[in-house]
Amino acid sequence: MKKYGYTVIETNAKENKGIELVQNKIKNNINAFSGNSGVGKSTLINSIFKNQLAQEGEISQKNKRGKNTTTSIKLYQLDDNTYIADTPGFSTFDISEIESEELCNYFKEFKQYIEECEFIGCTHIKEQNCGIKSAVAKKEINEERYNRFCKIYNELKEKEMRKW
Ligand SMILES: Nc1nc2c(ncn2[C@@H]2O[C@H](COP(=O)(O)OP(=O)(O)OP(=O)(O)O)[C@@H](O)[C@H]2O)c(=O)[nH]1
Ligand SMILES: [Mg+2]
Ligand SMILES: [Zn+2]
Repeated sequence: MKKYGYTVIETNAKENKGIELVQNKIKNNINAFSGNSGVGKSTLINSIFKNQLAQEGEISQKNKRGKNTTTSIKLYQLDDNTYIADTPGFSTFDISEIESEELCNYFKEFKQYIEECEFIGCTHIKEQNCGIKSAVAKKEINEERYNRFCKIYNELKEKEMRKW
């Protein structure tokens, strides 16, 4: 993820690793922790506050997922200007708000290649002379990232078709 321009901080709340880096990053902001249920948002908040403020849940043995322990958004104040919102985790990553045509804009590293697509409104799925597909072929775009793009695109498209 780093090479796509995202800041990545590795943390381990149980071993107090990376906590200070997170603290520096969130300072003087109103921050929200979001992510799948069970990834450890509430636990991370507790370790930042060095206090058991937020309820921590378990991971289901059956499906290895969280149990939606946090059920409402709660705002915690760290200092005068720093707040953290704990939010309920999602069970699946729901992106149905995004339109299929817009999806490519959410893959940061695709951007520079879109100009090379022959067709305006290229879906980057089946078209010939697609800048993104040739970047994948040249290994300039990670193939797995592209495959995930196709998978999500098809899911969104299917959902859109059902609406009609
Ligand atoms: N080993 C280890 N376990 C962790 C860590 N962070 C969280 N856990 C465990 O993961 C489980 C879920 O943690 P939570 O903090 O409740 O997860 P959450 O993201 O707030 O989950 P929801 O509130 O359901 O969205 C708990 O059993 C935690 O003890 C960590 O850094 N290391
Ligand atoms: Mg939680
Ligand atoms: Zn294209």
